[in-house]
This record gives sequence, C-alpha cells and structure tokens, in this order.
Amino acid sequence: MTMTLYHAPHTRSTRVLALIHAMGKLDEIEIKTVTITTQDGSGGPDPANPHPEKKVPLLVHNGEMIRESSAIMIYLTDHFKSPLGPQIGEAGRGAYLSWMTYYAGVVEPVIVGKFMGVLDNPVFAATFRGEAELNERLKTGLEGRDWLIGDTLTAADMIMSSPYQWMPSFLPDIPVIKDWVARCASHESVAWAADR
Ligand SMILES: N[C@@H](CCC(=O)N[C@@H](CS)C(=O)NCC(=O)O)C(=O)O
Repeated sequence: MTMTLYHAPHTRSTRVLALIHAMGKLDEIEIKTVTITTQDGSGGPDPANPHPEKKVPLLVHNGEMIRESSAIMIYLTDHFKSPLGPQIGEAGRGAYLSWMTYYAGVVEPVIVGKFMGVLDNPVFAATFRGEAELNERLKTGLEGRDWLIGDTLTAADMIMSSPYQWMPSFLPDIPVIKDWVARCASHESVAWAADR
C-alpha cells in the first residue's frame, strides 16, 4: 500500500473515510486508526500518527504527507479521477474548489467563532462574515437542486454538511439546507463511515 489515511472515529477524518468508501477505494488505501487528544481531555496523541500536531485526518502517499481535510479530499478525488470531485477542465471544477476551500477558510472559523461568541467582533466579521452569510451561500447554492455541484453528491457536499451532522444545534431552520443535510447524512457512504 502506498496510501494511508490516519483516522480516529467520530472526528473530522470520518468524512474522509466516507469519501474513500464512496469512491470504492477502501482496498487501495490503508486505514490506520489512531488516538487523538479530545476536547474533553480523554485520549492522547498517538506516537503512530505522523501528523506534526498529532491531528487527524492525515493522508500519506508515497511518503508525502497531506494535511487538512479539504486538501486531502481534493487530492483523493484528483488522484483517483473520481466523479465525486469535478476534475480540471470539467464543468463544476471552479465550484468544487470554491466550496472545499470556503469550508476550510470560512466555515470552520465561523463555527468556532459562534461557539466562542465572537461573531460580532468587527475584525472577525469583516474577515469571515458570519452565520447569516454562510446560510445564504448554502441556500443560494442549493435552491432548485439536490447537491451543491451537478446532479450527484460530491466531496463538497460531504465536507460542507459534516459540521451539521456533528452539531445539529448549528443547523439553521431553513428547509432547503435541512433537507440537504438529511440527504447527505443518509447517503450510504456517509452513514457507513458514521457507524464505523
Ligand atoms: N483543519 C483540520 C482540523 C483537524 C482537527 O482539528 N482534527 C481534530 C479531530 S476532529 C484532531 O485531530 N484533534 C486532536 C488534537 O487537536 O490534538 C482539518 O479539517 O483537517
């Protein structure tokens, strides 16, 4: 095996596991389960995890480390030329990169910002905007369609819907978004990875 995913159950690496399952590549990627330090203080850093901060997910391919969920998921759909991520030159590629990097660059800060109670900080709001804008981006992106890009689920749906699956309290009361989160959560691979 030249490709290894370092994974811990019920963490951000679960969505990468779901993607690997959806791509049908479980037999080509070794899944190594490691421990991590959790926010309740349980667990601990795993010496077997080569991540420089002992986080998950981490993908190692031919000795190269790929960190960050968005980068890992784009790397995987590109490497396997998977329809779960539009390829360079294909329709939807721009939207794909936009959603994947919007997730890392804006969605995670807004979620953490909400929990910290800093969404109205002017510097925070000027940099990331806030929950209303996030909801508006999703609502507009989903109006009249089942998935964020094209006619089928992509890695963009997997990553963008993932925080609402861990934290239903963050889910806005907007039917188009609620329906899409439920659709993503009941996708065979997402449900499989969550169970596992
Ligand atoms: N931005 C990273 C975040 C990775 C991350 O924070 N993972 C958590 C699990 S959900 C972790 O490994 N925490 C262990 C620690 O902080 O030591 C990504 O999306 O991949």
